Amino acid sequence: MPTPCSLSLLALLLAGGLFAQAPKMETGPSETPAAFKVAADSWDYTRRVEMIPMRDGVKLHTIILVPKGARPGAAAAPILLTRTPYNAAELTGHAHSAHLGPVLQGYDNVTDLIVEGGYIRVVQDVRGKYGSEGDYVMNRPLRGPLNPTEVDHSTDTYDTIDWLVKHLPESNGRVGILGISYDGFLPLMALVNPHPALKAAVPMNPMVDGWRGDDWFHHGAFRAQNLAYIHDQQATRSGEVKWWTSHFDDYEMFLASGSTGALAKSRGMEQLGFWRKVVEHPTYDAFWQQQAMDRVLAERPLTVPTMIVHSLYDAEDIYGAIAVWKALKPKDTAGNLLYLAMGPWNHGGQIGDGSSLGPLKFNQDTGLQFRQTILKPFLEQHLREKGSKAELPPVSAFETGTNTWRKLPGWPMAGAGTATAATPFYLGAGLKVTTTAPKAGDAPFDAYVSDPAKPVPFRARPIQPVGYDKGLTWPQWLTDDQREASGRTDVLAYVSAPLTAPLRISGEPVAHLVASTSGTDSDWVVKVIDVYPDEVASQPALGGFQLMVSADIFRGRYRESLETPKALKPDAPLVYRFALPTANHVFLPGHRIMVQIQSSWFPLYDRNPQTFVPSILFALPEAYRPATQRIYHAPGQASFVALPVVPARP
Ligand code: PG9
Repeated sequence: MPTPCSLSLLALLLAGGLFAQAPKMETGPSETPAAFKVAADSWDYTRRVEMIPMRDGVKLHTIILVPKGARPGAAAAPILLTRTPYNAAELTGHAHSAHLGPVLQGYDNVTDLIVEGGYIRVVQDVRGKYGSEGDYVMNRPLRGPLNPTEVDHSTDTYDTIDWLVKHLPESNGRVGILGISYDGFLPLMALVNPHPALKAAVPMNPMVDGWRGDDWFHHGAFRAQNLAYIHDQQATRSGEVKWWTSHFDDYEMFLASGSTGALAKSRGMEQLGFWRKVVEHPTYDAFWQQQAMDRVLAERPLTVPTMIVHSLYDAEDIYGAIAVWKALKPKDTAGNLLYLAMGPWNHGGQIGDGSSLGPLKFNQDTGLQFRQTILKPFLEQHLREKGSKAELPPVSAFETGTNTWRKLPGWPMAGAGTATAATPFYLGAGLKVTTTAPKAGDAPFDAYVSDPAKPVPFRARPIQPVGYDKGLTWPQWLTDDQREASGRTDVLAYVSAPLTAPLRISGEPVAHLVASTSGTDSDWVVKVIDVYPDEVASQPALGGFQLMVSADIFRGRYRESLETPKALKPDAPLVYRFALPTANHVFLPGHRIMVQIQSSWFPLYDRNPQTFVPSILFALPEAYRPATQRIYHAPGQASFVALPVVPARP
C-alpha cells in the first residue's frame, strides 16, 4: 500500500518532469584531448619513447633521453644504455622535471656522470616486462639447448644498439652499456657477439651463476627468501601481484610452512615457469652450467673494454663479478680491455652514498670516489670520439679495515692461481684459531647438535623480508654483529689471540672442514670474522663487534659432485672444501680472527632436513631430524680456513 510519503515523492518527481521528455543538456566532446602534446620546449632534454623492433618482430619499449646540448656533428653525444626487467618508465620518471638530473635519480643513479657528461640516456624494458612485447624468461639463456627461440639478450642488445645508432642523429655512434645485478647480467650478455658500436660495458654486481653463489643457490643451498622475488617477477608482466606474508617474522613464516616447496605451493607458484625449472633442477646440472655467464664468456673472445664492479658486502650477487673477472682476465692479453673495481658496498651501493654501511664508517664517500675517479674516466676514454686515457690500474680495490683504496696489478693477490700460497688458519682444541696444525693428544673434535626445528637465524629476529623499501635493513645484513650466533650452543666459534701486527688478506678464503654428521645430509656454514677489541674509543658501539669478512654455506650432499648428490655416511669424518667470497681486508692489531661453524642459516637458506631425500625443496616433515655434528682437529684430520694472506704493505 502506498504511504503518504511515497505519494509525495511521486508528485515531486512528476513535477520535476522525470517522466516528461528530458531537457537538452550541454554535453559536447570530451575535455581531454585524444593525445596531449607535452609542452616540453623549455626542458633541457627531449624524451622519446620508442618501440624498437627486434629481429623476430617483437618490439621493446625504450625510453630515450637526449640532452639538448647533444647535436649531430661536433656536439654529438655517446649513448649510455641500461636494459632492465625493472620498469624503464619508473627508472626514468623519478620526478616531473624540466631537468634531466632529477628525472634520472632512480635506481641506477649515475646521474652525476650522465648529466655532467652530456650522455644520451637510454633505458629499455627487456622482452616480456612492463612496456615491452614478447615473452619473459628469467635471465633468458643464450639461443641453444636452453633457449629454442631465435632471440636472446645478446641479439636484443645488438638489435637495440643497431637501431639507436641509426635513429639518433645526436649520437656519436658510440654506446656503453651499464647496469646492476639483473641489469648487470645484461651487459655480460651484450659481450656475446657484440655490436661494433658497443664501446664499453660496465656489469655491476652481475648475476652470473644462479647455483654456485648468486641469487638462487649458494653451493647447492636454496635461498628460500628469494621465493618472493620469483613470485613478483613472474606472476605478472608489470609486477602488480605481490607476495603476501602471514607472519611479521619471516623466520616463523618459513618454519611454519615446512619445506620451501610447500610454501611455494601455498602461493600458487607452480604456475610460474621459472619456479618449475628450479624444482626440476635442484643440482648443478646442464641447466645451470650452460647459462653461467662466466662459462659462457670463457668460450668467446673479449673485444669490448669492460669494467666489472664488485661489492664486498653484496647480499645478492657476491659470486658473479669475481667469477667473470677470473674467466675473462686471461683473454685480456694486451692488458687494456678488462678492469675490476671493488668497494665496501652493499648490492648496488656504489651508485649511492658510500660513506658507511651498517655500523661501518669509511671516512670518505667511496661511492662518489668510484663514480668520479674510476667509472667516469673509463666511460670518457671509451665513449668519447677522442677520449683521454683513463690511466686506471687493472684492479681498483678498497681495503676494509684500513679504509684505503689500493691500485693492484691483479686479483686475487694470494691463493689459488697466484704466486703466493694461502695460509692455513687451523681450528684447534679449546676453540682456538692458530697457525699451527693440530697435535696428537689434543682433543680431536668439537661437537654440537643441529636441530632443524630450531635453525640458526641468519640475523636477529624478527627477520625482515628481502627488499629495498624504506625501513628494511636487508641490504646491509652482511655487516650484522655475529655475537648472538657465537653464543649459541649450535654454533662453534673458534677464535685467535689478539693480533700483534696487521694481517692483510686479498682474495678468496677457502674452507677446509673435516666434519661428520649423525645424519645422512648436512649443511656447513663457515664464517670468517673480524672480532674488534673489547672497547673501541672512536666508536664505542663497535667494542667486541664481530664483523663477517667472508662467509658462505655448503650443502653436504654435493661433497663429491655438484651435479649428482649423494647421501653422507653417518658419523664418518669427511672433507668439505669450498671457496668463500672474495675479501680485501686487514685485521688490525688488537683484533682477533674468529671462525664460526653452524649447520643452518635460516630462513635465507632453506633448512637441510639432515636426512638424505631426493629433493630438499620438498622434504617431508618426518625427514627433518636433529643431528650431532663434529668438527675434527686431529693430526691427519685438520680443519682450517686457508686465508689469502699478503704482506701488510704492498
Ligand atoms: N639480485 C637480483 C636478481 C638478479 C637476477 C635474477 C634475479 C634477481 C637483482 O637485484 O636484480
